[in-house]
Amino acid sequence: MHTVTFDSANGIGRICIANPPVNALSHHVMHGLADGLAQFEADPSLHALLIYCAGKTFVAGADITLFDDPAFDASAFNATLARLEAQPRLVVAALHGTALGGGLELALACHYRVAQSGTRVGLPEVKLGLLPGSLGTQRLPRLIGAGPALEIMLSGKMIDTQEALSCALVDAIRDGTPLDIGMAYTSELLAHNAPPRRLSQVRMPDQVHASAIETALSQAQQQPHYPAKQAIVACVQAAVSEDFETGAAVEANAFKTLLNSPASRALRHLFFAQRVAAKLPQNATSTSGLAVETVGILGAGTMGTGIAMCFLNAGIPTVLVDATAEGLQRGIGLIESTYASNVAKGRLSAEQAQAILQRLTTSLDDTALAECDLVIEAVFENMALKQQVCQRLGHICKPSAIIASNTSTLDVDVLAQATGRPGQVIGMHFFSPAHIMKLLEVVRGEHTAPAVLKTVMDLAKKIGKTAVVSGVCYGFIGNRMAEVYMRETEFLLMEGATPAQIDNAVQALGMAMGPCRMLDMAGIDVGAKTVIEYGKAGGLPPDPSYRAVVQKMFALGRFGQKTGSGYYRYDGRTAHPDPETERIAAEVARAHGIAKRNDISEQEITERLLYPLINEGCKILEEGIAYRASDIDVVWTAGYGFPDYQGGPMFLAEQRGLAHIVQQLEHYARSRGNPYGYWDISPLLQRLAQQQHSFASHNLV
Ligand code: 3H9
Repeated sequence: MHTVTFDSANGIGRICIANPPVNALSHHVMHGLADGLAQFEADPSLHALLIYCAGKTFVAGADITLFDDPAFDASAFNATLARLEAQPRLVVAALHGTALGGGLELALACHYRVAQSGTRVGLPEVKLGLLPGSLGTQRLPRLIGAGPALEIMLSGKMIDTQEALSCALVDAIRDGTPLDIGMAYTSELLAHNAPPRRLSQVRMPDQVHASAIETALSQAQQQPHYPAKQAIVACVQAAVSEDFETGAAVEANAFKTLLNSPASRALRHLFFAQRVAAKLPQNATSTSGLAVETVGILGAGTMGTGIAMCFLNAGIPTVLVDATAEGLQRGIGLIESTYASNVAKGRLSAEQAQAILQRLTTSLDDTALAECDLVIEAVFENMALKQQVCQRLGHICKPSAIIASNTSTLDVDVLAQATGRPGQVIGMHFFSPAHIMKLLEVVRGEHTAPAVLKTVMDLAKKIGKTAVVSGVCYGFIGNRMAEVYMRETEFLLMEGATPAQIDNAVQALGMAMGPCRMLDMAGIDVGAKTVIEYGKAGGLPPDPSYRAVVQKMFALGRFGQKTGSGYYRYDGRTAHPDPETERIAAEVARAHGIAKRNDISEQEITERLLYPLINEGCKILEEGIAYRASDIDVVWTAGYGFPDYQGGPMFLAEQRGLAHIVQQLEHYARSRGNPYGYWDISPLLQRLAQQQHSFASHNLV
């Protein structure tokens, strides 16, 4: 089948693009468009040209995979757009689904745009570290003004048809198939002798836009890690102050530079990583999954209520159960106050909030969960308690129900056995606050049925989560890797680095928050109890200095922000360095014979925190816990504040070179000593480094 076809009817030439799944601009599509246009040009009997798409959407942008080719060049496509716009006969685009990036730029080169109701449009290139490279930076400001155009391009957000109509980005909204609405609208335009409109010929009064550009520039300058933002502003500046050709040249140069920038490579990697993470092994994809119409949550604490809101927001009736009236009331209060605050902030109307709350049922009686299709236990993180709860759920839930545990560390296989129906059990590790954080680790147990895995992954997409599958191990993907990160943080503290020195080093790399600030915020008590529990379960290394600082802080009642002191001293939420922390760390170090050093560099801090974490990621890969290295990148960027413009820890490792990571791990093994195997290098990492292979060569699915 041809990806682009040309035909005509009623005096109107028609180019149809059919390149599933999203009609991306591949080489075939771009050439096909040029060919279709040539056929139109060759037939003087036609009065107008209509461009529309088959399938679920208009063109959703350039085919992003093309950008990996260093020889990629948009100029031929841009010349096609110029030819389209220059036609003396009318050119109309009929939009449906999403018209994004190069797709919207194609539509902007047409003289008129009609959209099916429900269409969304946008220029999301900035999310890929790019700018609109097919004259979007030049045509959009000429159509809707510099301020609104900057907002669309700098946010990358999609706008709906009503908004697009009100700013004249589309000319009409109609119901019907893209072909039908396109033909009807083109016929109307012809009947009214509507003239061709060419955005490239619109002149922009410079001064009207000056303040919008100035504001956008100062905001973009505050985000130097996203160079596309400043480049977009520069292009819009050219659009308002230069002629179209000069602006086009500014855009073309900037696009080329950004295409090869590290930030764009990282963001493009994550675009595909997030989509690939949803791909399951054949035995799961071949099943049809189960219907989930009602969800039950057991435990109305912070996690349970956050999880309940995820489902309520997605329109799924939810039953919330707690063992005590006090706990349940507190949970209901949390949910109500969250929606009330969303209404107060204008994010929801009062009617919408009420409709959401009507989907919530609460009960003190756990048999209220009996008919739910999925029940998630979100009780306190304690093995004995969770086992007891799982056993009870195995008795009361209907036989087809999926039983999920929201554990963050515990063995899902043990919990699965407790239910008496391990095939129906899965882990769903939400991150706090659960209704806000995007990441969901879906933990497949040894016996989890493929249909259960598929159902939960599909549901994750429905509730807007970025889901990653993990096998069973302590802490799954994210927390297991975070453990080695915290281990080295504590050793550095004992060796004399200050919390601020450590936090600043990793924040300079782009981490949203350093480990000491993070633990102060999450609660040192929570962190210490996890270490202590893990010790009781026999999981800790036989090293008495292992995470000794956090345990000491816990013993001293320094729980972090909530008690006013932890690694830092707090004034409300403002952290101040606290000499007492250095004294405590020095005392713990002395007790364990760890010598103070004065030569800890920023490079050592970042390498000692990140390289063991990468090494642990490799162990997770070789054990088959994660399906692929890119899944690990998704976990860290979506759930742990790892900067997206670095692409995730595994992507960063490849950028720095796997051989370099191995060499530095060996260096620290020598300089720090390795009695407990902390610096043992993953055989997979060793092998890939030696063979100069990428992590992708080890994808399991
Ligand atoms: C651009 O246009 C530059 C121009 O200015 C200059 C040009 C010269 N390319 O997300 P989904 C795949 S930059 C290649 O799961 P949804 C995706 O990987 C581009 N592939 O579906 C997946 O593949 P698979 C600007 C793409 O319904 C499948 O399609 N445009 C592209 O949840 C389904 O995707 C964008 O940034 C692509 N452009 O969401 C838009 N897009 O089935 C990017 C998708 O193998 N795309 N795929 O896993 C999106 O935002 C969403 O995909 C969309 C659909 C909203 C369209």
